[in-house]
Amino acid sequence: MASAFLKYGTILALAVAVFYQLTLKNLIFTIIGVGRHVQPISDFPYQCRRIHDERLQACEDMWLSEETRQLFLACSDPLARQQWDFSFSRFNISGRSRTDAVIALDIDKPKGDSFDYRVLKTPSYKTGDGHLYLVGLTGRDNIPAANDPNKPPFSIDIALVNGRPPRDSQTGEFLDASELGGDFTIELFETDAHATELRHKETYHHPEIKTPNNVAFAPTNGFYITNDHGTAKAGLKFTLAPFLHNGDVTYCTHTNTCKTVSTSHAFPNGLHFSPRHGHLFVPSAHSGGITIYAPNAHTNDLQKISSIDIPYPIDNLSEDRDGDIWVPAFPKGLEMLQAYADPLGSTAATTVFRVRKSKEEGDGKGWEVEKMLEDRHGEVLPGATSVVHDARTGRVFLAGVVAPFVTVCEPVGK
Ligand SMILES: *[C@@H]1O[C@H](CO)[C@@H](O)[C@H](O)[C@H]1NC(C)=O
Ligand SMILES: CC(=O)N[C@H]1CO[C@H](CO)[C@@H](O)[C@@H]1O
Repeated sequence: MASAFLKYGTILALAVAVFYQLTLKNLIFTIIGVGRHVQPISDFPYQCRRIHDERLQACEDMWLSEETRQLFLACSDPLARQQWDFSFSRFNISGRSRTDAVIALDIDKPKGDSFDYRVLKTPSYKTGDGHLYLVGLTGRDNIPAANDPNKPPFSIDIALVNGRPPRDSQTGEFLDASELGGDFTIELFETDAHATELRHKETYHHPEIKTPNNVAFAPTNGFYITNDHGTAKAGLKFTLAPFLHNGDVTYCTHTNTCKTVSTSHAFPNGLHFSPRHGHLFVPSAHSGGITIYAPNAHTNDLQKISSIDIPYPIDNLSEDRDGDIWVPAFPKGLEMLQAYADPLGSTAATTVFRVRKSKEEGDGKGWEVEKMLEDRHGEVLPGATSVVHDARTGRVFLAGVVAPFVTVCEPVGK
């Protein structure tokens, strides 16, 4: 009896220890943030304000065109996000937003508390049911080379992750998304210095575009995406994917062939390719931290070169003009679930880190991580899923996937 107890007791203790190491520890300290000291917004040298505007709501992602001083935002409707959001297994098709739009905000043209902006039309986008279902967004300023004899005009590329409801290809009728998950595409658009519309260039639809979270232009003609749940589009496998590290990074060429280039990611999120650093940065919303890869110029495969240890669930990354990476994180992960349940009444705490290349090289040591903003009580920041720093003015823009506002923080006393 005693020896059986000892035997099974040992196995049980071992199983608990392994479970703790692999899953519970991460859940308790990284995601839930037990014991974490979260500071109030008043500790930081910024004056922040919320912009309440019907069109600037539930903006999941942003990208700043440094060249034209336009901030592009992928906005939606916070109450509709609650009904229809693949990453949170919300599949109420009749509650989905039909007003998702990309907004171009002129950050050098203040207007009252806010800024001048345009809701971009997409007249040439005709695929699916004609609506966009915005998830992630990125952009690229195409500056013609001075010595280019063809003198192509300046343009801006915008790439979007589009989470369409699945439909029967014959009848066009909606199918059960809770079983099939989203019918995802990457949409490529073009626009210009004073954007009023997005001209549709390409729809990318491919079996390897499975559960895309975000998109980053590659140094070649193609792009990288994170499949945050890997191949699992719905059901139990979907729910367990972050724990099983089933996410991946996938590369697609501009001619629509795709291949998975990195596996075993725990909820990889808003990735970012930096032409300046030559690196692809992949954050994790589950295990925390950022992994840095060097893309191979010919094969587009990824070679891991380093990682940055930030034990917080991390969201969509952006880079400013000076090459600093701005990182939104959730110090109290469960509050984000609360914010999803009640987007108009509840705001999750937010932390913003800046990751800066330091002089000394080496694994993990080559980057300095500094906390720039934190809002313990959700006083002014949204539960931020995206942060953009305008290095010219020092302003920080923050948007959240379910937040019914956008926040602008002005630096003070510098
Ligand atoms: C689905 O969304 C519709 C429209 O917003 C709403 O009336 C309905 O109550 C929702 N259904 C569920 C099950 O939440
Ligand atoms: C653009 C982008 O990466 N959006 C992601 C930001 O983070 C949220 C929350 O984790 C994801 O759901 C989005 O897909």
